[in-house]
Amino acid sequence: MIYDIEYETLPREALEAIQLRRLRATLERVHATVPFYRKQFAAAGATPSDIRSLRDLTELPFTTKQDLRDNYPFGMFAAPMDNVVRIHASSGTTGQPTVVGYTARDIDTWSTLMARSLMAGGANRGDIIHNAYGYGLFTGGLGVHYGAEKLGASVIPVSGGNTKRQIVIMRDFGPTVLTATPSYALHLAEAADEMDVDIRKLRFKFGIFGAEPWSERMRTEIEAKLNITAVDIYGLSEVIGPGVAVECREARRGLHIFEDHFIPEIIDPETGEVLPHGETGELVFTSISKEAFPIVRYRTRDISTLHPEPCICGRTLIRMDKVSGRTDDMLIIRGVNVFPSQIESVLMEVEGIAPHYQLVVDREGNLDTLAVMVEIGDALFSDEVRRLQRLERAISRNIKEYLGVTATVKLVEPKVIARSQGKAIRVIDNREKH
Ligand code: DLL
Repeated sequence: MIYDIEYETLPREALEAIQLRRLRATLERVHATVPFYRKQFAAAGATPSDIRSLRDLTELPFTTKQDLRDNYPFGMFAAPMDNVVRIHASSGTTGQPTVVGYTARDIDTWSTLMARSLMAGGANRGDIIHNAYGYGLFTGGLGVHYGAEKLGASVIPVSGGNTKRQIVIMRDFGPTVLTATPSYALHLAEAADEMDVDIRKLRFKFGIFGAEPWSERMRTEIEAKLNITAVDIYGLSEVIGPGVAVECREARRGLHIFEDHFIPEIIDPETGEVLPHGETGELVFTSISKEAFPIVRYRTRDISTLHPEPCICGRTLIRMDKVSGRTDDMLIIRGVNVFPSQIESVLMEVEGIAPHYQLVVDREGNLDTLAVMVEIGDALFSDEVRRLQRLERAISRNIKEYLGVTATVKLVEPKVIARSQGKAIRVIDNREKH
């Protein structure tokens, strides 16, 4: 099922005509209203009228998270405050949060994109959506909420946390779609189990998960534990929130980017050079329909690949690979580049291991150390110590073999690693403390 059948299945030529028209209007708008962009364009020797084709976009400079911080809180807004009806902010685990705003029309656009996303993931009018993304400054909760209402589904605005109550609600209200971070979805499954509620037998059919990287193995795990089809949704506050791209339930191979609203590029994160389709690099987005917070060539730090091949679902929108990591959560351990998601993939190969893990990076003398704490499932828990030690060594060997980095692996009891109600905290880096 396709929500916006016309826009999601446009022939390339028609889509590009819309993109160019919207891009030019966006550039005019930011040039006229945002001093930052006026300066950026002037420094690059470009004016909006120089951009005559989609290719010309590459002549404009990138926008970075630092630029948003420098203009904290409202300096990048391209609409007067009188017209801004909503403000969100990204969590800002490092430094200042970035603040974004929406006009009434932006909220309508976003709701439509979320309605498209939910439908792509299998939801429709008549479904009951258990929305466990956090409500608040984070875009997940309200983004899904407005999309669900637009779609005509019933939404339970349960937000994150209060996990036991969530299980009771699931059991009693019979929701058919779960929206949450993938790590919280697994936590919910675990909590249900503890309360003797068989979550597999509830009415859930689909789950639409995102806001953090998750591997194919984690998808398999979620699908088995909840007895649902799990679909990936991607987005970021700076671009709009959730609803930038989503997998279709038909293929579940790559996420369709809503290109009538966002122009994607893949660049080499070192040189900034635009890479051809099929090559892996950093995702860059330009929003082309937003009023309050348009963004030009935003460097997401997310790593992915673009695939223009047609899809069985009928959408003509380009697909991006599941985000495999970020250029900036990349850990460099004794000179070796490591993404937490790569370690996750190694862990998920091991029978009896739970998908809850944490990486602790530290420094001993001048040398980096990596400890991988990972929970064992109940089945292994009762095993003898010697067997567990053997398993720790085997996992450590696999990490060395696949990633070239030495790690101490520590198996811990079930439920020792702190659960998050939003994005899981996968890395604790103590190196700066020294
Ligand atoms: O996480 C928006 C969102 C909410 C997306 C709910 C999906 C579902 P931010 O808090 O601004 O916005 O964080 C954006 O999260 O740059 C990625 O690094 C990461 N991220 C988001 N979705 C995915 C995903 C929301 N499906 C940052 N896979 C992005 C991997 C994701 N990473």
